[in-house]
Amino acid sequence: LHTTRMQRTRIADFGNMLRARRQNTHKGSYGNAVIIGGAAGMLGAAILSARTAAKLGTGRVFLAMLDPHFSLDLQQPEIMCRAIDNMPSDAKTLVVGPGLGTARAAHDVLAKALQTNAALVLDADALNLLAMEMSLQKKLQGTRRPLILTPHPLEAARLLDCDTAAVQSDRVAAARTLASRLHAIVILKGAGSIIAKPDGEIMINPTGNPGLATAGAGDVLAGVCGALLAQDWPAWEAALAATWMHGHAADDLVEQGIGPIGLTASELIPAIRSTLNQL
Ligand code: NPW
Ligand code: AMP
Ligand code: MG
Repeated sequence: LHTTRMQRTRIADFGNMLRARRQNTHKGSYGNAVIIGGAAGMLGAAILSARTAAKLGTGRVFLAMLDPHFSLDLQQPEIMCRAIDNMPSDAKTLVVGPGLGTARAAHDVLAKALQTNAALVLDADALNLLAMEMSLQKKLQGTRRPLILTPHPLEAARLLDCDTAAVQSDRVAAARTLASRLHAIVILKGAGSIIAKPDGEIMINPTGNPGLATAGAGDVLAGVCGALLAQDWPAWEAALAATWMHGHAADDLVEQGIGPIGLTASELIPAIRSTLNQL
């Protein structure tokens, strides 16, 4: 087993994973991503993920809110907002969980997502639902697909049936256990995010700062992961690059005096886009 700290990676290190944009290209070349979340009172989480996916180069972004009263993101009208049962059936990448809640309807929509062959990012309440119901975990274990889980320490604790202190006391073990149990790439978030593979390999992300301790920062990370998967990045590379760019963007913003205090998740999104375009 390797225990590696990601080097203070030069920006160029991820550059060779990018697909160069050919001159004769179109939006179909950059995949589609469907963001599923947004129960009443938490619509912002799903909007942040969808805006991030749009600004990180995804060809088409769809947004399915559990709250039926939501119809359009006026600030980002390129996002296609659809009812959950009117999503493209051939979507290659799903991001499930930001603001999803854990009501019956949320459970059903997650169960449906697990039945597809799509690449998956599971965050927030999708993880909480998995922790609450073993049959959902079994469904997940029964499929092979690009799969990234993005728990913060409490979400990881719920999945491991322990408390946050236990997760934090051995973050590497917690991330490895989840990755091998759920056959997933796991990003255990928090200062020094751990990215773990099912075979035990881990990386510790060196970027990021306490400015990220703000509502919605994790929803943005889920959107970055979804964008990279939609653009055919392998799950491990997508998870590493997403975590690194997310933290790097926050570091840039702090250098500009935008944070750490008062940095908002919305401000992170264009900063991550700049990071990606510099690669
Ligand atoms: P404590 O307080 O230390 O015991 P929850 P949530 C812990 C949506 N959102 N290190 C910490 O526990 C999400 O997408 C909607 C250590 C903290 O209090 C979800 O769907 C927003 N501990 C839903 O809300 C913006 C850490 O976890 C607790 C930690 C609930 O998600 C906000 C919080 O976990 C939000 O994204 C760390 N690094 N990080 C919107 N604008 O619509 C977290 N903890 O109770 O699962 O709540 O993460 O807010
Ligand atoms: P969430 O709790 O789901 O909103 O996710 C918070 C995001 O911000 C994750 O990507 C964390 O790794 C990141 N984050 C939160 N606090 C810190 C910190 N003190 N240092 C670095 N990253 C952080
Ligand atoms: Mg979160």
